[in-house]
Amino acid sequence: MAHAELAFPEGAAADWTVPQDWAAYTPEEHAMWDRLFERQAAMLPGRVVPEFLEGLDILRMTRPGIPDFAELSERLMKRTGWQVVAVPGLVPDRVFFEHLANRRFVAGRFIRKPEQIDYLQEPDVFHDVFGHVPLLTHPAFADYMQAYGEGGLRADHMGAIDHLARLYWYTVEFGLMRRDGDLRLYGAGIVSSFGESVFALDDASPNRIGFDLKRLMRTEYRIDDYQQSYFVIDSFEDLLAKTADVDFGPVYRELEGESDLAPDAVAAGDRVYHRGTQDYARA
Ligand code: HBI
Ligand code: FE
Repeated sequence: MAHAELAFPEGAAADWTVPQDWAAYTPEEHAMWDRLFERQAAMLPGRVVPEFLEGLDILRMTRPGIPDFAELSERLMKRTGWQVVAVPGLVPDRVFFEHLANRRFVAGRFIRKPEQIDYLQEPDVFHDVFGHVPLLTHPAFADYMQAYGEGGLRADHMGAIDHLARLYWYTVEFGLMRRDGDLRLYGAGIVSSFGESVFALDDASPNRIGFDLKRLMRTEYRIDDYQQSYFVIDSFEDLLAKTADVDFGPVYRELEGESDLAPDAVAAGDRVYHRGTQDYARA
């Protein structure tokens, strides 16, 4: 999703990173992290893929307080070569892709205020670090995230960022996985949200569609509400195999101009939750 011209942040480096300045966090900010962490840690076991919980342990994220990115990066680097760098907020697409292509995950350093506990527009440190970082310990997912960054740099040259951003949205942010005949959460946007961690698995309303690259890339999304559709993968290895060595050029050309919601699904929802909301904006 192309961002309106973002203003270059005061004091940031050329790659938009800033020091995390972990010592500057207040006790209230650490307490906000603990409040969010405890709520999710209590409800995710049995809902989230086990690799997510393993990632929390590997990175010792179960310790109280906002994690120190330098410590996370040290452990992560040993596992999959990734590191976590701090940014003040959203960064331009190209900058974002460049970091991912070099195994650097950009994480907001700010944390939400109590009144924003259930929703905020920009990714804060809880969304980025609790939501995204644990799965970077998983080799196939770590490879997928780097491949996404490399794909983003190519898509940028083809003017196809919007189509590729849907792939990120419906996997990295809002993906579900089949596991032992059941569904499990893995998308960061879901696992960092109490409400959507319930809705995405338990509510009858949303579509749950087996992963299909073209159908996924046709399906638009909204950033301000629970998803109308979730896409379901079989494994991170399978997701990687279906995307890493694919030349998306022909796919982008085929989809050009199309903007069909293609909501028919493996398990179509009754859409009760979304009844009355305006339909997805047409591209
Ligand atoms: N910047 N900090 C930050 N975090 C994101 O998740 C992010 C971003 N810029 C662009 C972006 N995501 C998406 O538009 C890309 O997937 C295209
Ligand atoms: Fe995110």
